[in-house]
Amino acid sequence: MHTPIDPAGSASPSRLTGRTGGTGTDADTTDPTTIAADAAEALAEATGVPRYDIALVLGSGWAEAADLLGQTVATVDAGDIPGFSVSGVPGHRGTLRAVQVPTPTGTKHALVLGARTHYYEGRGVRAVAHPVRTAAAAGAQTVVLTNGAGGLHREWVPGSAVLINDHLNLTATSPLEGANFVDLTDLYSPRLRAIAHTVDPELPEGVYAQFPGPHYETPAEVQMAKRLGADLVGMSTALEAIAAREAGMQVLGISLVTNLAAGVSPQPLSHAEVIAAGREAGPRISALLSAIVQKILE
Ligand code: 8IG
Repeated sequence: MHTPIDPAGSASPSRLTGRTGGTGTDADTTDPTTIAADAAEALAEATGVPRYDIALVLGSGWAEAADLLGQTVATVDAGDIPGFSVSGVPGHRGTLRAVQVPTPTGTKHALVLGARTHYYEGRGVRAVAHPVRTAAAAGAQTVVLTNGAGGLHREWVPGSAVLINDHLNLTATSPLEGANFVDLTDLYSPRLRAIAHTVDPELPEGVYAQFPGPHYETPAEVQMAKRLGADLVGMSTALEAIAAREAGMQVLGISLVTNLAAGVSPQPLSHAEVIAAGREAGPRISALLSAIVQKILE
């Protein structure tokens, strides 16, 4: 049986606010970590891998990165694991993969999550945090969060990879519930960023602003984000990073700039161009990500 996550109807408060709590459903009374533990158990059974060393969430443009990491030993449909849903977003695949990564200290296991739930899908913050919580429950102490993003600097041409060094959560919500005062200083691990820089010393860093989406920003909103300190704009990652930190994981975040943010270039944005930029950058960023993961696992 699949445990429903935030299955609230359209008229419920949670549907309107994105928060879960108070709707009187099973999902409200079942602790999210319990649902994640169920998912991790199902995942171990479905993949034959009892524990994972690292997890990767692959966003727009990053889908093929898993192939370079090592040998895929199992692929599971997201719909077969409790709490996951099949994404309806083109460019996001709905699978979970177990990948064997050879390292000098032996074979390690990476969990590749190609099944992110975006906040804009309206399934609530629990659903957004669920893949990361499942990875933590499956043993992963490190998570690599990747995404496609709009860049605020002209020199970051489409196809540029940028390390996330901090975020602005502009969603007006949190994946955490209750009096849970999690410290987010150094959320994006300086140690992991240093490792990434050993692979590519030129990798730029920037602050990622998560907007709720699904619409892209107006040029005025992009200027607002810039004045607030953002270098990248997107629709994911920040909420997941917070959930990962709560779960005690080390977080590495990497954006692929697939477009200049609205108004930064005179051209309007299109999802087709985002996909095309991702495809073009695919082999290069796959090699980058794979090398970084190898070093983390060494
Ligand atoms: I790919 O320009 C991608 N995702 N919010 N803005 C936001 N999300 C994005 C963008 C962008 N490009």
